[in-house]
Amino acid sequence: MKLYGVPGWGSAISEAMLTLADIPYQFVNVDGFDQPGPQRELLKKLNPLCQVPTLELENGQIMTETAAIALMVLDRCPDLAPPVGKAERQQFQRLLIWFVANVYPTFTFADYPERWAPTAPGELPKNCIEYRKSLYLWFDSQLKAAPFALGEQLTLLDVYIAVARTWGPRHDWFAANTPNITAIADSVCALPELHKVLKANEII
Ligand SMILES: N[C@@H](CCC(=O)N[C@@H](CS)C(=O)NCC(=O)O)C(=O)O
Repeated sequence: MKLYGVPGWGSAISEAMLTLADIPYQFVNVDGFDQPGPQRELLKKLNPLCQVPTLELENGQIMTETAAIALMVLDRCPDLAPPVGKAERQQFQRLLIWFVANVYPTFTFADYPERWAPTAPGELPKNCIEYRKSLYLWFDSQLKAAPFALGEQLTLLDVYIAVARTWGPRHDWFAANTPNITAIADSVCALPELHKVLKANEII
């Protein structure tokens, strides 16, 4: 399969998931896709939202959305989520979707304010980042950090935490305000099986 992405961006989440599941993929770097140009034209043909990650499966089918990619990975590697019947599984499902439904859109709006507020883009990033901080405080309260988000088992939710810790409001804010996110991200960053992919994405 081919994963279209940019080192350090959302594609890093899917890269780490595929790596944990031992699913081989080819990385296609589309750096610059968020500006007009050939990378954007290429990505737009595959994903009308023109976002990364965009994944082209072995059969040519396109998968987008990190949460959908996570569910596909779990079909192939169920051990990366708590087992059916355990209470942790519902928390996994809730937090996975909660993160992409609530936290991820704050980047969509804050990173490209001129799209959404063309006449007054100034306030949007600041307000989105403050809102994102409030989301992270609640998210942190839901996590166990022992040593992973749901306890002893490493799950695909942990991957989001390790990658997102490198994004705004950035490392120092997380260290000062969200001890569980920080501890979980540290645990993920120490996993030898993720060393290469996290390094390539400048997460470690
Ligand atoms: N809901 C999507 C969000 C993906 C996303 O927002 N990716 C960012 C990069 S981290 C992006 O491509 N932004 C460019 C844009 O929205 O135009 C997911 O979970 O995969």
